[in-house]
Amino acid sequence: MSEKLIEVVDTAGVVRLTISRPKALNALNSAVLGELETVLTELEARNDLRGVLITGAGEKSFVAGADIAEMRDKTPEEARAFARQALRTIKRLETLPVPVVALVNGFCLGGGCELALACDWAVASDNAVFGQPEVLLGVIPGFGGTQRLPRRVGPAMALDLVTTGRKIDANEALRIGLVNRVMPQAELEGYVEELSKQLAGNGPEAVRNAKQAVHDGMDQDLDSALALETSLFALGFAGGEQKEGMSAFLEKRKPNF
Ligand code: CO8
Repeated sequence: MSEKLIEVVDTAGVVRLTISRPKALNALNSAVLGELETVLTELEARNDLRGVLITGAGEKSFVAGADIAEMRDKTPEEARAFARQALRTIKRLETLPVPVVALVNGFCLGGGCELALACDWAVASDNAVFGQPEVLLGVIPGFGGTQRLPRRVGPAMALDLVTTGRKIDANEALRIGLVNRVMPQAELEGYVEELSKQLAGNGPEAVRNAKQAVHDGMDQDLDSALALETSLFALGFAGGEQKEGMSAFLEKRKPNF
């Protein structure tokens, strides 16, 4: 049997996905994207899902980009099909109803940076390197980078990165808001444990509703978005989760969601 390109580890509903093509620094080819899409189809069907963490195999790279060897000889139509496959897959990751977190453990370039941008937030090891170096290869980002990067870090910084192709270190990524936290690589595992416990322990409906409020609200004007928040807030009082959470507080015990 061929080795898996996406390793899946499930801890109490928090699923860790590891992109595993270490010989090519986990570059995204159509086989990786296809396998990721299959895994996402399984995750989308799960009611017990609490969170998704995505990382790259090994200590050197998260994802070093789309696969350059696979792309080199593509026609424009083939390039369009490849970009569409990636955009579809990345969108499905982004729209999972639970928090999706990138654990950036090294090179995070091109399509890798675009994958991380589709996650709800990103955490980086201090050896991580970020960039959109596509112009050095004579192309532009094709997996969403020209759109999600300016939305994350603002258009001026996005244009700086996309038009120069310069690489930045983890601390600059932190400063511009590309990642939420930076830590030594050895501490990533501890963070994963702590985050997994938090995500597994919080009210699952509340977490899903919070994600929906932020994601859907970002595409709306403020008044519509606030009305959406009110609807989702009120919806939270319809199930047992809110009663359990508030009763547990008043009874000085831990909630059992
Ligand atoms: N694609 C394919 N193979 C790769 C990639 C990649 N993106 N990155 C690294 N590799 C391979 C190398 O070819 C090498 O293979 P081999 O051992 O067979 O020669 C192996 O991984 C190890 O890489 P290096 O020897 O280069 O390792 P270094 O430590 O010297 O350098 C770097 C690491 C700096 C990360 C370097 O590998 C590098 O610059 N990689 C390319 C980074 C890059 O340009 N990424 C952007 C790619 S384009 C993209 O993502 C845009 C998507 C738009 C798609 C549009 C739809 C068609």
